[in-house]
Amino acid sequence: MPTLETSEVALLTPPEGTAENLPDFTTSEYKDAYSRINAIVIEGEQEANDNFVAIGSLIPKDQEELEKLGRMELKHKRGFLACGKNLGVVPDMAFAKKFFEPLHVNFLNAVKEGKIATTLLIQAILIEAFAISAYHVYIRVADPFAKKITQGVVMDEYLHLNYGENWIKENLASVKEELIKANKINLPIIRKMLDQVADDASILHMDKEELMEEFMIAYQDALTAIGLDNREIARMALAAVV
Ligand code: PL3
Ligand code: FE2
Ligand code: FE2
Repeated sequence: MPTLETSEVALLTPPEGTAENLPDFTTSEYKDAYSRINAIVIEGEQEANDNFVAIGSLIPKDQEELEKLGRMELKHKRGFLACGKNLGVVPDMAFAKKFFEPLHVNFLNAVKEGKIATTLLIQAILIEAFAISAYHVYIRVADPFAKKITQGVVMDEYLHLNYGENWIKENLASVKEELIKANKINLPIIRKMLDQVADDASILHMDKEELMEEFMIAYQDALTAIGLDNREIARMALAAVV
């Protein structure tokens, strides 16, 4: 058994952010997992653009701003395409389309019904918080090329989250009920998406607990910014544990 004096202890718990924590980016196992994770972020960024353009059609006064947010997503998409190419990975786009489908269907229905708060909850709060949390965790274990790209991307994602926070905050009294309903339906979907991505993520050395923790922080921060109190936030968050 290793004692505190032996070097094994140090080997078992390397300090964070050191080379020991980084996966081998060249193995077929890494590339296989990356082909799905990379596709998820490429598809996610493309759908984020489409979603912001759709939200812009519902909020004419902010249409230009929302289209600008959408263009940032297309830039993110190009960045992540380059990350896959850099590792010699072909993204599995069919997998990624299926991955987003349940959330995407709900988003499109909300657009059709003119439910602005629901569209913003799905895209600007849930998806952006998911992206922010995943990107933060990924940055710690990414290859140097992808790390640089992802650091640039994550800064933008906060602007997207902020847009949703501000609109909902300004309209909270009239949309609170809609928001709670939409959250009850869509937060469990995000939870399932996290479960689905966990095995591949762990091959990239991204820890599931850490992903969940980071998500809950971003999500709860957003609900606080919207103007909900602790009890309301706790109720909303509980929708994740059903
Ligand atoms: C909105 O701007 C983007 C939406 C993307 C959703 C991302 C989901 C993240 C899943 C886990 C990916 C880890 C990051 C890996 C990057 C190659
Ligand atoms: Fe993005
Ligand atoms: Fe975004």
